[in-house]
Amino acid sequence: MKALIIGAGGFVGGYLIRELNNYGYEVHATHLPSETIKDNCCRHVLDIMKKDDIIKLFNEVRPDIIYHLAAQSSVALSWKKPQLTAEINIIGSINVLEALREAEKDMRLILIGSGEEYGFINENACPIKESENLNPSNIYAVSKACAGMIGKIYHRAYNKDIIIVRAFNHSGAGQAEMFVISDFCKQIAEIEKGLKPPEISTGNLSAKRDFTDVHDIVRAYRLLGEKGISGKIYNVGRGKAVSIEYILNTAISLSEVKITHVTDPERLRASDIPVIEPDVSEIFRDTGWKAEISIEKTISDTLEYWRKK
Ligand code: A2R
Repeated sequence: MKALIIGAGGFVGGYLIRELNNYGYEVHATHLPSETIKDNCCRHVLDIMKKDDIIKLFNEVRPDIIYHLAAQSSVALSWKKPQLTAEINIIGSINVLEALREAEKDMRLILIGSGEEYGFINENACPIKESENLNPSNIYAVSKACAGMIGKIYHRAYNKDIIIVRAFNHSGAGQAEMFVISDFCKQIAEIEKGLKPPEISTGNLSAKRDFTDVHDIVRAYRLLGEKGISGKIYNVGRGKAVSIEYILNTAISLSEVKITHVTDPERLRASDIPVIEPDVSEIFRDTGWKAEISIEKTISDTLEYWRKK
């Protein structure tokens, strides 16, 4: 099986390359000129804002499966750069879909969206099913919802083999510090090295989110590529939300240093949703996947990463 990963220079890309390599795939992966990919694969430079380059690459590589990971992936940054977020996540995704339509070969596309797309839901709507109405509450979420809806249209109107993923929070070693587990672990590593006072800056601690280890996430992506049903939307997550406070306390408990925390208004989101927790029975039914790695292990791996860095 031949796979092409678009946007593999980011956090998830390396893990997905390794997962697919482990299962005998021929792996091709794209990155921006400013990035490098260290893992074993055939590397290509690609900017998804250039549609003709995508078509050329699809016709050259002729993969069986395409994973579209390229994105402006930060909710926080989407408040600051709404145009950029819409351009990359919506127009960029349309470019990928158009390229899929125009390419010589029929290929399966896995479009990576987000659990953020559900947005303001009633607490009693949890666990959230894929059929739940989308009510996105930030620019990133809107951009991902829009890309997913357009993907669905390409499946229906052009009969393209497309699977739409709504991935909930994921974490692990190597994730950028703007994501909460990485943020706390980096701060703890800095405190341990004496680079900062023993006080972690936090945002809203009562919000509950569903965290999955990145190794489990890429296993889900591989299985969806192999067994997912074309045109379907799949939630990918643990199915058990925990509070950010739990994440903070777990991370602090892994340190020998006595650490306190303080709320930083800069870290509070312009609008935050109390609980986001998915129903993950669809992916389990069709692929047998469920999250296996504990959240404590993910936090411990991430802390070790920052300690070494
Ligand atoms: O923004 P950068 O310089 O970190 O580059 C990101 C890259 N990217 C692009 N690739 C091709 N053409 C573009 N115009 C373009 N703009 C940005 O996509 C980055 O290397 C990659 C996405 O990786 P991360 O931001 O690290 O996201 P992660 O955590 O790997 O998540 C993968 C997917 C994304 O669609 C997320 O929105 C979703 O899973 O949760």
